[in-house]
Amino acid sequence: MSVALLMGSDSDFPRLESCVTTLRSLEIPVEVRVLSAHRTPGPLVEFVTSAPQRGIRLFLCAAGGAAHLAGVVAAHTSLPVLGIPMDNPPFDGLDSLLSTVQMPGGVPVATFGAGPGGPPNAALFAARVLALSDPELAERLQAHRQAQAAKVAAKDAALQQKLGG
Ligand code: RP5
Repeated sequence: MSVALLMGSDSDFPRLESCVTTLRSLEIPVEVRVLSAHRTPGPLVEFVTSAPQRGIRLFLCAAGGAAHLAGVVAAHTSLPVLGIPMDNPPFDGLDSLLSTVQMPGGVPVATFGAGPGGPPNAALFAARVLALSDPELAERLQAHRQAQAAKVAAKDAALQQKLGG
């Protein structure tokens, strides 16, 4: 079982490294591709329609501006599609957020935040979906949550020490 992370441009990638890191930390195989709904519509559709036979179970789609990537992917697959709006200028992601979230009824895209939390949260959501049928992944996810909680506890302890508590 694997997932695909698609982005409309390589200029999106720096903001998606946290998504790739999160998927890899959970040992989820991921195909990462630059494929554009507008600039490479043919190769995009070819990738999406051939993906299930390669074991891909879910698409994460990141795009900025007139962000149609997730919607076009959702139009060509019955697999879950997770949209990640990119926070490009001049509208800082409000444009891509609305483009991604405002899908017509009948063609769902689960849309994540336009800021830095969006890419890792999309990865974690993908992991939760796959974990429904993968008990070992469910255990890794649980360990990830525990590690996250331990980091917060350590930061709190450091703050208390700094404040002289
Ligand atoms: C979108 O256009 C891409 O996802 C990217 O966020 C934006 C700008 O692309 P470039 O002009 O940087 O290639 O399709």
